[in-house]
Amino acid sequence: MEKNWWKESVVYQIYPRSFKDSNGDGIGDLNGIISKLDYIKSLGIDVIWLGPCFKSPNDDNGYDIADYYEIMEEFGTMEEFDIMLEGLHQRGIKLIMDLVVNHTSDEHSWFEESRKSIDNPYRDYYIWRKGKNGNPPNNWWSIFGGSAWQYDEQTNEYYLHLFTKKQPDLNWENPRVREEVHKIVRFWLDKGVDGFRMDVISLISKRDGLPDIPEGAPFEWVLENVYANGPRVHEYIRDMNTEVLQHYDIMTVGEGPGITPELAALYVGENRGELNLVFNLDHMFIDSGPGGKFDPIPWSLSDLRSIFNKWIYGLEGKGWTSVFLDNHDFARMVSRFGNDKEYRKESAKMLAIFLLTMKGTPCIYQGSEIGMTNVAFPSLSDYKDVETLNYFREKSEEGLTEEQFLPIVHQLGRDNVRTPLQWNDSPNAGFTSGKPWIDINPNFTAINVEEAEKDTASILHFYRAILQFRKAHPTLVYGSYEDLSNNHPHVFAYRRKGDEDLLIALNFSDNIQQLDITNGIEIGTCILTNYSQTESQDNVWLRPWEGIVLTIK
Ligand code: TEU
Ligand code: CA
Repeated sequence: MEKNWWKESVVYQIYPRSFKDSNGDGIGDLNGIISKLDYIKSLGIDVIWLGPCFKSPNDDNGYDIADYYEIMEEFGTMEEFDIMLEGLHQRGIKLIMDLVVNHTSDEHSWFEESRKSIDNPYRDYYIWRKGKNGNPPNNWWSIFGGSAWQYDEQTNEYYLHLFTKKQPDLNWENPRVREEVHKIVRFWLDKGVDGFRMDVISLISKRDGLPDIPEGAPFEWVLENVYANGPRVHEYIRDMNTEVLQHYDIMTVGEGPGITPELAALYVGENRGELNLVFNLDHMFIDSGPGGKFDPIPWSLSDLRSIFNKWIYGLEGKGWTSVFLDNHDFARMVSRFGNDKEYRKESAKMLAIFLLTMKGTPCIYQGSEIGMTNVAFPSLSDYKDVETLNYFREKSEEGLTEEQFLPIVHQLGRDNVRTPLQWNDSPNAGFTSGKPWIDINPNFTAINVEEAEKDTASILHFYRAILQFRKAHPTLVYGSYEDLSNNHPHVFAYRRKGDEDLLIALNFSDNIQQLDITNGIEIGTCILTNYSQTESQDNVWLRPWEGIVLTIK
């Protein structure tokens, strides 16, 4: 496979609203990011993925854009954006932005025009249909609850919104819409940004005739077969590539539900001329039951392993993927995949080993580097996320009570990862001098950056060390992958083979586990562990949540 900088890079995701507030209004902003550039540099990451920072009424925290050429007022100005970009580049860090073009805000001027009249020149920028006997045009539901159609009195028609009703879907069938998107992409690339994370790019092409969802079809099936991967999606992406993307040295990451490894090969195949890599979301829905993410079912290590195997083997030699264990949409990785109580430090470090030794471009979400955890606010009124609140509004009509729903939100709600970054133990965790837009996780007095800087055994120092380690072992980037776990219920073990031959073994449990490697493999020395090196090192036994990297003889 070809060598590329975006394969060798490690990405750090900034959720601007919750990173650092500079002016005391309780909302993170660009000046806040600028004030922390040296901290960001000190981590040893290569690329920042910045969440949407464009003008927005914030129905979905910036994923509802009202103007693609303006910075969100709360976040700052275009001048500050330029200073931030320059500050990153001076430090050798690249910046990729969120491109949210499946939908806009209903407060975008295109939509304001579009809804005015049936013959408005912007009418076809969106997807309008007549109702059927007083009902919506079809039975599609919104991913954030309720019908995917909103009736608009002005013209007596409905518009499609796969997310909230303040996020109308753009009509990509319209060549003018595609040109507008190319223009936006070109504008930011000409400014010097280094690429895009493309929000729900799998959804941009809608199926001809917008057919009804078959009755009883499961959630995941609908995503894959009705909403995502529409007939022209690859044509649209390829066009964007030939028109704009290919003229720049950039990184493009496709995000979106309903992409299987087989389909991913079409989005990122090395000769397809589309995208560089995709985010595989399957493990983020590992515990989703028949009713979706808020209907959780238990998961096991073997489920997690099969998802990774399916993706890595499935894309082998065909295309590239990324590795992440959380982002702004899913629970904190140490709370979800580790033990955020008695083994918080051990398990957070073990998961860091996982992130940075698996095959694919790693993406670290802000706060993971200090082992931030989920939060358990006492009341639903403490929550801000539209997904959580809409779900409850809908389901409470069917009898769901707050008492029943809160534990699920504590486990899986998106606000778990959206509480502000904990900088120190002063009031509001050093995030703001005002009132934060969402409460701080009360554990900030113990878990914060300042504390982690002082403690040489902290998760933060471990991240820095393992980022260096990854740079020193290119086999972790380009080497082949082989699962050697032998179906162990608690140990994930795999081989990365390139110039070097390495074995990574990760204990996903509170107990000591025995390594059970066959395949005639002879283990050499241990070159990395998340436990203190000074303790007696036995390569056959793994301590609780221990992760090790061994050489193979
Ligand atoms: O998320 C896409 C997506 O698949 C989500 O709907 C996901 O299923 C959900 O967040 C799980 O809880 C992207 C963005 O990452 C998300 O923040 C936006 O809300 C969404 O698109 C709409 O733009
Ligand atoms: Ca602010």
